[in-house]
Amino acid sequence: MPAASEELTRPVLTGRSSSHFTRITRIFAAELRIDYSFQVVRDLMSSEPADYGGNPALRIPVLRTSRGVWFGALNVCRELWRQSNPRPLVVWPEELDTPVLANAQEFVLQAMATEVSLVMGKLGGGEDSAHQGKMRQSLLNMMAWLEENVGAVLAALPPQRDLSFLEVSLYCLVKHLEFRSVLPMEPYAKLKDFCQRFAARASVSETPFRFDT
Ligand SMILES: N[C@@H](CCC(=O)N[C@@H](CS)C(=O)NCC(=O)O)C(=O)O
Repeated sequence: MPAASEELTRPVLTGRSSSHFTRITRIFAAELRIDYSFQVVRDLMSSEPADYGGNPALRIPVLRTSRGVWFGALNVCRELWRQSNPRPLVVWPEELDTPVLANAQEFVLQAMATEVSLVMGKLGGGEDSAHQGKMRQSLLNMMAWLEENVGAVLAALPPQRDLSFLEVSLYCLVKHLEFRSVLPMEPYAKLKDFCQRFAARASVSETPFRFDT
């Protein structure tokens, strides 16, 4: 746990540099120019909430601020945005009010969660179960949908936005599938093209995936 004085001076983000949900929040923090200290979770097999910044769900990311503790990437990003000044124009998930946008956000978050289950299942030695096979097929289906629809998604987002949770999470999903070698990326030319363009942001190059030592 961070020292009390540190809590008051700047937020503490608990996560891992190899985690896609954590990276969403780090990209937001960089875009919003919020300074924070980073607390690495060393053992993702721990069953102790204290090892996850106090999260009873045993998950990262977690943000501790002087206002309290925020669990989960979306909550963390919203609080970072509330603390930012000036506040850029961010498109949040509840504003995605057409099927293509709302479904894209659903599939990005579900694909991220499915990937976590596949990676954690592999770590736990359970990668051959029938359910793992179903999860992998589900992931392939969602990625095919995202590849087919990414052009329509980007065209439908408000053009005046500075940032959207959807684009940040989509970027983190695609690059993480590549980073963890969960899926070969060759079939996803349009998603790769989106990532290449999104990577022009400094917030992306400042937050690369890597395994914490
Ligand atoms: N709903 C959470 C999910 C976070 C999550 O699944 N994080 C992964 C790391 S990327 C994790 O903590 N995995 C640990 C586990 O599955 O045991 C969010 O949106 O932040």
